[in-house]
Amino acid sequence: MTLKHRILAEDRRGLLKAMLGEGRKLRAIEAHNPLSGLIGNEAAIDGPDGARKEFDALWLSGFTCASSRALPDVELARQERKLETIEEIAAATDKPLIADADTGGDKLAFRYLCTRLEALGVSLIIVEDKVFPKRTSLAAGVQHDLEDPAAFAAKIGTGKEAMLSGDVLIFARIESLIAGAGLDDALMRARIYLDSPADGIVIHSKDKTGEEIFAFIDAFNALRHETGIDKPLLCIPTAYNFVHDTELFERGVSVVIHANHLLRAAFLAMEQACETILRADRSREADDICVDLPRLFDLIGTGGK
Ligand code: SPV
Ligand code: MG
Repeated sequence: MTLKHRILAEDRRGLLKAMLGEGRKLRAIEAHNPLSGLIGNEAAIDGPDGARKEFDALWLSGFTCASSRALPDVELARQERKLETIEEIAAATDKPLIADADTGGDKLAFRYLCTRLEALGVSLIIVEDKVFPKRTSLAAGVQHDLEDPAAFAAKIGTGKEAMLSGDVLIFARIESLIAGAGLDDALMRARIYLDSPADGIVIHSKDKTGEEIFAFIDAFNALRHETGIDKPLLCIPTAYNFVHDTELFERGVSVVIHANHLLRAAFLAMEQACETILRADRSREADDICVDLPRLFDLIGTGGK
């Protein structure tokens, strides 16, 4: 384990709440194991204005954690196993963590999950309003069953009550657009979740034109105005990825999650390395597409001293 990024759970948990409290707009990148977490944690560029640009948080994706085990994203991995992965990622990184709770199971299971995530230093838990065991959101031709919104809001309340620190946020993820239930259903749920213990709202859409998400964001902004309740909105623009994060921020989104890109990038790179070695009948030609060992040692630490 690298000792580069050490942070106590109690110092980490409240980071995201504080950032959102300052009105910051946040970008998160997916992690599915400690190495991907470390790469996302370290990634930085010089932005156009000369300022350093990096991700603000890590998304502990259910989909990529399942995919990295060659499992479908249908809540198959045992909760304890998922927690082990999160614990390992937490130990290798120091950015705020956003945990994908999937449906969270029933009230009791969700309560336990929240307390365990809190102990690991997670800042934000996202739970989706589908019936356990959920089906992955972006696959074509999948049937999604939505949870009763009042029962779902109550489940979030029990999660909030079970945690001790007051630092951890829970966002309610609306899956109406994914399930084909339409904008009205999504807004009906948004109204209920705004007036619930949820700290924020997540809206997911697989419409590649972006029209569906823009319609929701506009209507959500109107709902914020009408109710006087302003909770942060988070979105996951995998399908409508032609839209820049900055545009989403300007439209009223507070957090953008790039949900699966490190796993998908690794997939293609690994495939390319395999094919290159087979073609060349040796590995030298693959050097150009492989990180060199000193850099890897440097990132992780060699454990030599
Ligand atoms: C995940 O990354 O696990 C998500 C986002 O929940 S999605 O796969 O698009 O549903
Ligand atoms: Mg997920």
